Amino acid sequence: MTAETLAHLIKDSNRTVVLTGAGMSTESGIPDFRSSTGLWQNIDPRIVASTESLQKNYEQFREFYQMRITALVNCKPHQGHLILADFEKRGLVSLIATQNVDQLHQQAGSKNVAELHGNIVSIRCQKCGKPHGKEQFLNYSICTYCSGKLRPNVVLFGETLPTEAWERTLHEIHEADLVIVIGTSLEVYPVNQMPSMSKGKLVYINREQTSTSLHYSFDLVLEGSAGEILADVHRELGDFKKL
Ligand code: BV8
Repeated sequence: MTAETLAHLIKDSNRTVVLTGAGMSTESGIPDFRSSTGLWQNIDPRIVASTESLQKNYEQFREFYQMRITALVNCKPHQGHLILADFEKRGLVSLIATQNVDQLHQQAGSKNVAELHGNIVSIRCQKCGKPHGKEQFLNYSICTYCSGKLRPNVVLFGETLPTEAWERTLHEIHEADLVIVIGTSLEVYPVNQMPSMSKGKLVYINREQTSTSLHYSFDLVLEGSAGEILADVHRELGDFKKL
């Protein structure tokens, strides 16, 4: 069961959805959350990435996101992101649904991307909702309209997911012949419920099997780095396209 098998599944599928997580971006220099080198090893997500932290620990909350926004500037999409964008152009992928907030899929050229956990590059006022610039958040500004707290448009723990992205992904997953899950521990609800909502074939590409991922009945598991495995699949597909 190799990249060749996945290439065959992609050729046989008329509608393929890709669901990605933080493991899709580690080869671009962005740490994930729960692996041995993940952010949550040293930082408690409840203190920096929850509605509670926004209300009660704003300074720590802001510092955490300023650090990630600043670090993102030097990160570029890797071959895996570029290959998924190429697959979309060739009609082999109909949607990329991502838990990532780094917009590297869009930077790589993917057009149909659902940001299930929002993004870190756009800012709004927590109180009045008015959009603000990234620089204003980095410069410790408050809302210019209501003096409210500024925050990135990420989905914090305790917040509901963006309806449009959620419903578009649900629809596509229901219609999919093939769902490829890449670089996620599947530990975060409600996105971790999505793979089992599909009637299609289910594939998992991840560096390791996690306690949660072992509960899924994947048709194919490819353990390894997303970029390298996608490069193997890309080679196996040659110039195959579905347009
Ligand atoms: C909600 C944005 C309801 C911010 C994020 C108790 C039990 C069960 C559930 C809960 C509970 N208590 C609370 C909940 C619900 C909670 C939840 O699921 N908590 C978990 C942690 C227990 N969920 C929520 O709060 C959600 N909202 O439920 O709302 C509601 C309903 C009505 C009214 C109000 C509310 C909101 C969840 C979204 C939170 N925001 N991110 C930010 O980024 O700062 S979640 C965060 O985790 C990231 O977005 C991330 O994407 C997501 C999942 O993590 P992964 O992407 O999977 O990353 P992880 O590190 O875990 O795994 C990476 C994997 O890749 C590893 O296995 C690694 O080995 C592998 N890997 C690494 N490198 C590579 C690789 N694989 C291949 N190649 C590589 N190169």
